[in-house]
Parts: sequence; C-alpha cells; structure tokens
Amino acid sequence: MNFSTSQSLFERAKQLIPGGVNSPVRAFKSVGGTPVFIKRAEGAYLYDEDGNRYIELINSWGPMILGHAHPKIQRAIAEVLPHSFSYGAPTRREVEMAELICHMMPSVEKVRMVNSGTEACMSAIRAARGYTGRNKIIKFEGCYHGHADSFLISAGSGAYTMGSPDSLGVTQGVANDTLTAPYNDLQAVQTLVDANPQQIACIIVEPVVGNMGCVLPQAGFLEGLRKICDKEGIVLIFDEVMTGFRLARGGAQEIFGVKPDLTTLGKIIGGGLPVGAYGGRKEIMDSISPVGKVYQAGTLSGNPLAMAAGYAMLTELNENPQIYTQLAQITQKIVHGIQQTLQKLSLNYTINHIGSMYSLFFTDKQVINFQTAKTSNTQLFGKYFHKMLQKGVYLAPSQFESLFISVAISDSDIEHILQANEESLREIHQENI
Ligand code: HOZ
Repeated sequence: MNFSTSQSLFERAKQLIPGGVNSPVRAFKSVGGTPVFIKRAEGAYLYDEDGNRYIELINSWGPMILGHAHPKIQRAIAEVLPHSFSYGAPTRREVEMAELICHMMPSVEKVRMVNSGTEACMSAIRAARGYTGRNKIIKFEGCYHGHADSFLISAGSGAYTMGSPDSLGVTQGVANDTLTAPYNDLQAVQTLVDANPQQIACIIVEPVVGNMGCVLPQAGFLEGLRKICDKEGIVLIFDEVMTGFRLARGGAQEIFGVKPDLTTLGKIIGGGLPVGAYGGRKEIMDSISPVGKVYQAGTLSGNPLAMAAGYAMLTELNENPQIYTQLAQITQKIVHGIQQTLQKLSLNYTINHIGSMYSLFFTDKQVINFQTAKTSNTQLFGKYFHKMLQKGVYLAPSQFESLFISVAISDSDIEHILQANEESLREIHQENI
C-alpha cells in the first residue's frame, strides 16, 4: 500500500497542530508509523487520501452504528441545511430529541444537550456535587470520561497511551477530590466510601468499558455499585458515551438491568456530529440552571444540524430493534473466527466482547480491569495493527481501545477481516520466534 499523501499531510500537520492531530490517539503514537488521512467514508469502508480502502472497525469511536454516510441521516441533515446552522435559541427538534431519548432510556427523565461526551461528564459531576452538596467523586482506574480536569486521574484511553494518565495542568486540589478504585472491585469502592463518610457526591463508571479495550462488568458489580449509592446517598452516573444506543436501544443499563441516577451520552446521539447530553432523575436535573443553581450553558448546545442527524439515527434504532440482533451476529462471527484462529495457531490471547464491541488483548490473562489489560504485549499489538492496516482493515491504533462494529459489514467483509487476522497473527508470530 502507498501512504505517501498521508505522510506528506502528516509532515505539514506537525508544523501547525500539536503532534499533527486534533486528538492524541489518532497520531498512531502507540503503534508507530504515520496516521492515515481519511478522505471519505461510505457504509463499511474508509478511503484515505492515497486511495486505499479499509474495512472500518472503529466507526468514529462508536457513532456509525448504521455505517458511514447513511442515506437517512444524510437526508435529515440536507433538510436542515437551507434553514441555517445555528440559532442559539430553542427549536422544535430539541423537544422531539429529548422525548425520544427519555423514551428509549427510561432512567432519563430529563435531559440537557451539550456538545461532547467530555462536556456531558463534566456537567454531570457538577450536577451531582450541586445536588448532594458533597465534593468528592469516585472513578475507576483505566476508565476515561473525557478530558475535564477531574477525570484525568488514572485515566485510560489516550491519556494512558500517551503517558499522561494523571495529566500535567490538573491542580492538586482538583486531583484530591477524585478517588479511584480498580474496575470490578466492589470492596475497594466500599473502602473509599467508608474512609470518606458523607463526602462522596457520585460514582462515575463506564458500565461496559471501552477505554482500556473492551472490558465487561462482572456479575454483581453494577448492582453492587447501585446498592452502595442507595445506602450512602451517592449519585450513580453511567457514562454511556460509547454504549448508549449501541449495545441496546436502552444502552448498557438495559442489558444489565441497573438504573443509574444520571447517564452521560455523546457522539452516538449526534449520528457522528458533535453532540453530548446528560440526563436522569428529575430532582437531580432540576438542580441545573435556570431551574436550580448548578450553572451550565452552551451556544451550540442543541445545534439544529446535530439534532437532525441524531434524531434520524435514534429513530432508525428505535423503530428497527433487529439492528441490535444483526450487530451482535456480525460481531459474534468475527469473534468466533478470531477464536478459531487463535486455537489453530496455539495462541492464548484474550478476546472480550459484548453486543457490537470487542477487543483482542495480547495477553493470556483474563482482562477484567486496567491492571490485567496492562499485561498485554503492546509491541505485538502494534505489529498486528500495521499488518491489519496493510491488509485493508482499520483497527483502533491502541491496545487500550474497544473496536466498534456497524451493520454495514457484510459476510464478505467478515471473511476479509478473518483472513487478514489469520495472516497477521501468523506473520507476527513467525517474526517473533
Ligand atoms: N478518546 C477517543 C478514544 N477513546 C479517541 C478520540 C479520537 O481520537 O478521535
């Protein structure tokens, strides 16, 4: 494959954009090499500036559930275009969007639109603090809730991959208010709660983690968090930026049957346009301005283009529940095929999956938290990543990110993915001996 145009764009980009990218993970730093610059995408495929085609397994980190440039979403955006792109004033679509979100995710009784998952999580913890009158929060090691100061403590995703899980620029004062526990460890949470009586405002968690690779909650973990929060008057926040409307119509909370007090949502509810939202119990949401005294605002919040795209996608998902069966079937076929290859090649690597999310970890340990995820051989992952890229499959450029499947992936795409996977694993294994 020729990557020369991407290489020259990257050189130009590095002169003017820090690291040549507008979000760190996409710089390929943890896998080496030059990021490919994307020109366009359609259905299951990405096309780069050099004309290379890839089967898409990131899907904009979640939102492209229906595949790229879906005609219904295109039409919805096109209908809005002649009417201008931002008013900074309320619109009918925002009301309809709120109704649809609350209908699909019943724990959300009231919802506020923002512009990104970071904004949603940052605002949700402020609401929890305002509502409870307490300062501290609990998050889990390796979970990532965007780049607001309070979350850059033992953070996963790019923060870990780039070597700054506890970012510079976060003050000690802010850091002191963020307590961390290992994911799937209820005892550690209870210990923190006991050591900080009446001081914990909220526990924020990815109910299924996507930011240390795909990691599932063990039986009883989410239920246990719910119990602790109920007993101690703590607000339970599910960060469903990656899982909401992707794992099920009602998100991970529907699958696991645990109702959070607040939920944060992101890119998915914009169908790929920049959107976020946070919502939940009425009495907590009513702490937010202009009803209550927790301030949060935004000119572009509820932007008409983003609302149109998001509403079209959520409507499609709401009206066609078979999409979730299709997504699970496609993912099952890929995961099953990879498992067969691992067996055939006598490789003991771990694969985690649920619904339309999966990760292949280059470790023989069961991956249940950040510590076990970190036992993965990231050098080997880097080699695997580049082999797959060369064979036309676009994976997340880090071991510590989940992959996201779209319904646009066909049986022949699955065959292509599995063949590329077998060849790549065989090649890196042979090179490694
Ligand atoms: N924070 C995203 C992964 N969890 C990556 C965002 C991007 O680079 O676009």
